[in-house]
Order: sequence, then structure tokens, then C-alpha cells
Amino acid sequence: MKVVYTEAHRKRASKTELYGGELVSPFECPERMDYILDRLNKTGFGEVISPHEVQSTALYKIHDKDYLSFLKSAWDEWKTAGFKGEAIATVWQSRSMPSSYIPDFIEGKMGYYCLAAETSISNGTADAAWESLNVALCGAEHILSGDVSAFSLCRPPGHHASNDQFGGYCFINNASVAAQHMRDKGLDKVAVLDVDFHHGNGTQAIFYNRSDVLFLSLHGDPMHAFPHFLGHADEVGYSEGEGFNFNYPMPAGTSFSKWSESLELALQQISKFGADALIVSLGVDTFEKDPISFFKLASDDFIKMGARIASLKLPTLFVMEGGYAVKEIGINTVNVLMGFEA
Ligand code: OKP
Ligand code: ZN
Repeated sequence: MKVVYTEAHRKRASKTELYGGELVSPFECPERMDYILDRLNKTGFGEVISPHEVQSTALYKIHDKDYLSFLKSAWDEWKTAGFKGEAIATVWQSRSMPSSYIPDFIEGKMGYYCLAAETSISNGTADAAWESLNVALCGAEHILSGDVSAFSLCRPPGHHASNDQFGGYCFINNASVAAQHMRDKGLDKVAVLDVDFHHGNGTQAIFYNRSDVLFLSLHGDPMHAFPHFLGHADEVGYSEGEGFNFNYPMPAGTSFSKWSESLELALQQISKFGADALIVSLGVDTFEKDPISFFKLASDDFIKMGARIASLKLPTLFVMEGGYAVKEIGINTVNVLMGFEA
């Protein structure tokens, strides 16, 4: 399987994450990629290739044009305002402030275009986000040209980013744009299966009223886990999209035997849908030692996960999302891919 990767992810080098009332070093760090590459090298798995620049209009169908401009200028505007630290949102249009104006000043714009305050914007963030998108699109191109599988080693991740909001370490929804690109290039039906520990709220919101892209997410119950405000089982899609969105929230302590019951239900839905291709939003933060999550998957379980996904026999693009047990992230990620190929 080809593994698409670029060193340009290092431009995403934020120093601060607001966590438990403190500014800490971000869980979503560049070293994550080093451990995955190291494991690929050690096992000899896959063929690591650099992305070529993919021409696509899919980005503009998934994300709001003004949001994309905001991402590009946010850091400069923040510095111009004279702030000393990294750009962090602090104020939101809450239930009690129902106006329809988008603020002019960067502090207001941050709240408008942000969905969670842990994610700081700093120098290079937008560049890295665009490079990460290109990695996803390049993987999609390989699937479109006939490869049975590919792995887009994206960083920063994407599944929390919606049409016009960043957060949860995500800026551009890589998996969603890849799905749109596949649709634009002639595939009729694409399924996105999100196995990251966190609900893929961005992807869900993007495709919520569409029947051409099926979205399914297995995740920690949002009553107890980020993103807290989406991901319940009764969110089934809207209008045209009704019946094309499936959530499988699970409680703390969920082990692979329980988790895989949800996976089987999701796989049945994907078969029934008749997808032409599958995109897997691959987060390995379901791992038992993940520092910010509460499932109990063991390293060997990721092999079984990959094998079960392969049973669909669909062209499959893996797109990297989360996973914060940095020392084990390589083993767990490559285990999924190896299980898939076996
Ligand atoms: C991004 B991805 C935990 C706080 C979590 C943000 C998590 C973002 C996860 N107490 N804050 O889905 O892996
Ligand atoms: Zn996650």
C-alpha cells in the first residue's frame, strides 16, 4: 500500500494547548509522525511516497470561502493586534447573543470560526493544513487510478473541522474533501468510516443532508467525551441525508470485544449502502494507554480492526486523524494497515 507523507506537517508547530485550565504542550505534536514513519521503516510496510500537487475544486465545495481566507490570515491578524501568545479563541456567539454579524476584529473572528479553545493557531498552521489536505487528495488520486488501498499520513488531522469552523486540532476536513474529490471524479457513492476515539462532528455536519456520502462514527459517548455537543445515536441525517448518518457512541472502558460489535453494525451499513469506495478516518486514540481518551483497545486489536475493514473488499483510503500515546502510535497505526493487507 502506498503511504503518502510530507515533512511539511512540521509547519504545524503550535506550542500551546489550553488543557484543564493550563497551557500545555499540544498532544497533537510533530513527533507523532516520526513514530509512525519509524514503524513503517522497521516493518518494511508500504511504500512511502511524497505527494504531487493535486488540482481539485473539492475544497471549495466543503469549506466556506471566507473561513479559508480567515485561516490564511488569522496568525498575521493576531500578531498585528499586538497579542503576545498564540491565537486562542476566548469568546463565542452563545445562545444569548443571536446576532448575524461576523466580527471584524481578530478576537471576534476567532470565536466565529472556532469550535473549541484547545486549538491554538500559530505561524505555519495554515500552510501545514493545506499540505495535509494535499496528502489526502494525493491518496484519493491513487484510489481513483485503481489502487485497492492507500494511506494518507495527514497532519494536522481533519475530522472535527466543519464547513466554517476549526477546533479539536483540525483545520481542513481532509477526509471530507477527499470524499468530495472522489465524487467529483466519478464515484457515485463514498462511505466515510470514522474509527477515531472522538466523534467526527465536522464530517457528520458536512454530509448531514447528503445521501451520496454515508458517514459512520464509532466514538466515546459525547455526554462524557469531546466534542461533547454532537455524536449521539439519534443523529441520523437530515432531509436527503436522512438514513445516511450513523453514530455508535460507547462508554468509558469499552474494550475491543464491545467496540467490534459496533464495527460490525457499521460494516453492514456500508455493504447495504453499496459504496464505490471507503475512506477510513483513522485515529488510534482508542488505545488503552491514550492520555486523553477512555477506550481499552490493545495493540493487537488494531490488526483485527484492519482485517474486518478489509472484509468489505472496497477500495480503501486511510486518512490519519488522532492518536496521542505517541510511543505506541506507530505500532497501532501500522497494525491496522497490516491487518487490512493480510
Ligand atoms: C482530536 B482528534 C480531553 C480534551 C480533549 C480535544 C481533543 C481533540 C481530539 N479531556 N480536547 O479527534 O483525535
Ligand atoms: Zn481523536
